[in-house]
Amino acid sequence: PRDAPWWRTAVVYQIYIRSFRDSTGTGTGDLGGVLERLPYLRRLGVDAIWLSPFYPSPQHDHGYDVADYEGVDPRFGDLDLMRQVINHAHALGLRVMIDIVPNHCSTDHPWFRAALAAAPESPERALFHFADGRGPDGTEPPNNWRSIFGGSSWARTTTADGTPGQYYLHSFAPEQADFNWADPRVGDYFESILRFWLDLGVDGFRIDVAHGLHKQPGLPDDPQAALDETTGDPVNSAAWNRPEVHDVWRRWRKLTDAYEERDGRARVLVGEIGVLDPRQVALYQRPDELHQSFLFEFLRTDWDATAFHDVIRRGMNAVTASGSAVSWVLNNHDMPRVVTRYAGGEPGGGPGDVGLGERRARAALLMMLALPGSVYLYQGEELGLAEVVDLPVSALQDPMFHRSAGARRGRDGCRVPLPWQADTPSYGFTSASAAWLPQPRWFSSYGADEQQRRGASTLHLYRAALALRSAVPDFRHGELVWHRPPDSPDGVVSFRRGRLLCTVNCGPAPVPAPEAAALLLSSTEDLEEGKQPPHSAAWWLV
Ligand code: TEU
Repeated sequence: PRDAPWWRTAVVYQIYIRSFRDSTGTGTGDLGGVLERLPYLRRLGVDAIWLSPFYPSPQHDHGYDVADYEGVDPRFGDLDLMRQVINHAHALGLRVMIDIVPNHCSTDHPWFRAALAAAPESPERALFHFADGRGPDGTEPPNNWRSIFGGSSWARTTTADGTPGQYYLHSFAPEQADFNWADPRVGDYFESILRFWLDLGVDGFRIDVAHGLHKQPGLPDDPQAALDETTGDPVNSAAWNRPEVHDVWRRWRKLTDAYEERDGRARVLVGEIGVLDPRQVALYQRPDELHQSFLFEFLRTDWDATAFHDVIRRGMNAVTASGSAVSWVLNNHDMPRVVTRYAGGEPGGGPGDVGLGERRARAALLMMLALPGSVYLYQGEELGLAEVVDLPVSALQDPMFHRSAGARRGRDGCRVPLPWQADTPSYGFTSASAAWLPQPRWFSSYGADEQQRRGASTLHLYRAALALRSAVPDFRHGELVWHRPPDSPDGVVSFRRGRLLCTVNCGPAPVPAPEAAALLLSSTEDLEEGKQPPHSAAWWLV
């Protein structure tokens, strides 16, 4: 429909603030850096930004451990600076989405501090999941649940006289205590937080672990205690993806709908649903619940035509049944960068051929941008950055690495501060002597300013693609029609959207270019007359 709300087809740029741009010389990125680079993002051609958590936090999980939901951590700025970011972004035509973390809070949050000081069975403790240990001396955790970052989901408290006390539940790090969503005070609290930020002018929320929040009453043992083969996360139907959580999203949707009715500005709720089956994900994405959720199955797909076909069709079938649209994503702050995933190296091991990876990632971008729905980009992908796979172990900060005793390398490699300029010590990220994570030498050829000068750079490809996507209405309104059988043996994905034709050659050999079609954009320079090279994508006007 022509009057579809902005978010249905938006391109949203994820800003991981601490690694975006440092304006104060501390070595850590901040909101001043965001404000300074809004024109860069405008020029890139995105429609909205999503800001990773900036709330006051002890930073045990880089801000996903929130101590105050209505403030700004002094290391990132203050509320006034946040207002400036929102207003300046709006003045440039960019919407602003913020991250919200309702499953858990920091153990520094006043509610948790009060709960620690209060007695078992007190109303303060009822806001979280406190329980006595099992076994003769209560030295066993209350159940067998496992934390996403490794180890038990339970941490033991110490009472005022120094003796061990009750346990509390933490699905992630021990510094992140899970709220008890069965207590109505939690829901009321989050409603007032949402109002606070909506009143400040934000256009939407990215909801952290939106399949979490509610736990099965009684917190029963997980009978299988299995890990998901793909994600490595514990699958535990008593802790995740509970039916009760849908009541939360219905309440949040009523609230954003009410704001919309009042001022006519569409708001968006996008869920981070850590469930891979798109049919499960689609249950959250309904006219009376979340507007969007990331299709993580797409992000998990390898460079393969048949696999792309399958995931695109599965995702679209699941989501369009509820009248909604898919949110495509290739990168975020939790996953190894796509350039490295497509580089053909050992999974989780060597870097592979990053040149090949970048070539494929550029092609995947054109495929993703041509699909119906919205697209989420992660900072640095417009520069073609690869995962930094060789950070020294002493530099690693992710609790996932530390809690798993090194079994999982963690997510620092996609969080390395961005290169803006080739020839300065921190590649233009900070005026401090070093960025919070070490940047690799190869960043010198990936700086945004260098790419600005190079016509064939990945930055220019992103700009050209985003400009065409907003200029050609077929990208937004055209129905997806497969142009060639999904099982075609040559490894080509090709589909039409109105007059637009997108062809992706995932195979190892050149394929004939489509006939009677004018080339709009190619992901590679080496497009010969009548041939589309391997590992490339192109947009054509038919
Ligand atoms: O992530 C939730 C989550 O489950 C992932 O971190 C998952 O473990 C990972 O993709 C590997 O499968 C969200 C945030 O995105 C993440 O940064 C936080 O650490 C986490 O919640 C806790 O708030």
